[in-house]
Amino acid sequence: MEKILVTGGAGFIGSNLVDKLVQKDCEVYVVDDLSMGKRSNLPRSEHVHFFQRSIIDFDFMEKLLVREQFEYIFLMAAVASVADTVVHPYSTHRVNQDADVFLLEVIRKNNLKPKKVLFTSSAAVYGDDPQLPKGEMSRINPLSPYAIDKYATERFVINYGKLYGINTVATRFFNVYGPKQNPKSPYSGVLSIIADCLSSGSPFNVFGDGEQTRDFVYIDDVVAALMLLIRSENTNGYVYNVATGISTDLNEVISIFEKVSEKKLTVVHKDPRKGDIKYSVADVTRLSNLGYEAMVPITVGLRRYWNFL
Ligand code: UD2
Repeated sequence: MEKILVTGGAGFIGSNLVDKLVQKDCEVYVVDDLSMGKRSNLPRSEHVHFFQRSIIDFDFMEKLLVREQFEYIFLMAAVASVADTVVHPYSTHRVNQDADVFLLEVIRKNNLKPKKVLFTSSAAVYGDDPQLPKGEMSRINPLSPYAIDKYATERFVINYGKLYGINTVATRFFNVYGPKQNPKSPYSGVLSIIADCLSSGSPFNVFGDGEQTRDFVYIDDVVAALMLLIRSENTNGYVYNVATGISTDLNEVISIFEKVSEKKLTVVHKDPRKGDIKYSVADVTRLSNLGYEAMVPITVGLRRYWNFL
């Protein structure tokens, strides 16, 4: 049985990955402080070992890594709210960067030999550069502490790999949606907020004209991409966009969601959100070259998501 560490494994993306790993008969260790994740997101299984700890608990993390000698490590724990990182740039930096660099140090110093270390970064690293689609070689312009930490940590992960012979890879997620996404903050993914408003009948605020576009990728496609990236030898030292390559605007998404749910959303128009990016879509050629294809179009993904709820 392969032994796998998932930091942030009780969160939205992490816990969906844990589900898949358990299905694949892996022994999964989850470290999550439950600041955003939930214990109930995790499958009940004797193959899931849960530790309610922060990744900045350095002493704990070092002992865990040395003791367990993981074959695969997914670094997914982070303060995912851009707004929080603007309000608390230093304390979030400790989580979003220091803790991961420390883990790389633990691996290096103890000469650990994981088969792969995967770090999850974000499309936020591209910032507001208007050039589209965003390819991995597009201009980087991290604007928030969140994006700065994501970009810098990517570089640490990739270059630790090159300097010290550790197999590493990083992903840049675009707009991931699906079951277990927590809708409770205004900075949650927009689709989870819309789903919540549709269920409760509360009004939904559209920031701006609703013509902003995003590359929405369903969680199952994201998990499939993660599985492919850790299994593949030639991904070492590279960063991959994880997205569909298709852009959809917010108005269109609302109309699809209304059809799927057979409910009418009460829409209230507000001023555009400060710092928002108007258009976003990924170039997914690099991932496609590994044989990847996003399988879930937005119409299908929204239906699955709604059925789950
Ligand atoms: C995503 C990430 C963010 C950061 C950013 C980098 C999520 C949840 N957020 O932000 O962490 O990486 O990309 O570019 O993945 N909107 C509304 N009403 C609402 C909520 C949102 O109109 O109640 C709009 C929002 O103004 C934006 C669009 O919907 O234009 C998408 O918002 P989002 O927060 O889901 O995602 P995004 O791409 O802005």
